[in-house]
Amino acid sequence: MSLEYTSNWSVIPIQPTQDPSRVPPGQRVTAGFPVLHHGEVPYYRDMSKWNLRLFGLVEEEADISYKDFMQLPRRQFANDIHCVTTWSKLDNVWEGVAVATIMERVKLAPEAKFVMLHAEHGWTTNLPLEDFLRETSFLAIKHNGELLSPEHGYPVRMVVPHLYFWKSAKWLRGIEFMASDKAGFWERNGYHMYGDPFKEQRYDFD
Ligand SMILES: Nc1nc2c(c(=O)[nH]1)N[C@H]1C(S)=C(S)[C@@H](COP(=O)(O)O)O[C@H]1N2
Ligand SMILES: [Mo]
Repeated sequence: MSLEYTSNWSVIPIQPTQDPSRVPPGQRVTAGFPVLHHGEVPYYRDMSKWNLRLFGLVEEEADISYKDFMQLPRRQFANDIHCVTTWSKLDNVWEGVAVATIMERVKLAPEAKFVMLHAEHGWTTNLPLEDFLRETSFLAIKHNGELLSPEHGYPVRMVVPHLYFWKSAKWLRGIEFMASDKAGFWERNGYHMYGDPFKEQRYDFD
């Protein structure tokens, strides 16, 4: 399997960087918002079939409907995002639901230490529970004032800004709590299990 396809973001003007410490090594700042993913963009006709499932090491599974999700309290989040393909986008403003709000719906088993994010079409990505639970991680609905476009993850995407952007699952449909780490889609195909951009944890080939 080849590495992910990168759209031609290099034609987007590179912005001068105000604060170099915000840009991890090997990254360049872009003013655009490149679209990257594996597979097809899902288009939804009927949101009554959409749900977000919280499952795995929980006392009781939770199933949040679209209507229910859209009524959850939201907040603004501001952050920088860093894609493993070397673009960074600074000063994003998002609207979304805090992870703590979602976690009110389940009681975690004490063995839960890792999370698998499940997206539409079976795409997955893994991360440690404590990274998922960080106050800066959230479930996004809007980016820079606009509802997420289908390409960027409508209706709900995960955002975990302190890890490379591939951990930010678009078209999120499930959150699975696990006792041990398991590789998600790109992690099975050579990406790093953790993905800290400031440590350049990009690929993990043998
Ligand atoms: N469901 C899903 N989410 C995904 C991906 C994907 O292939 N499927 N790709 C990831 C990768 S590799 C990146 S860099 C970001 C890109 O998000 P963007 O298209 O909004 O820039 O989404 C991440 N989330
Ligand atoms: Mo990516």
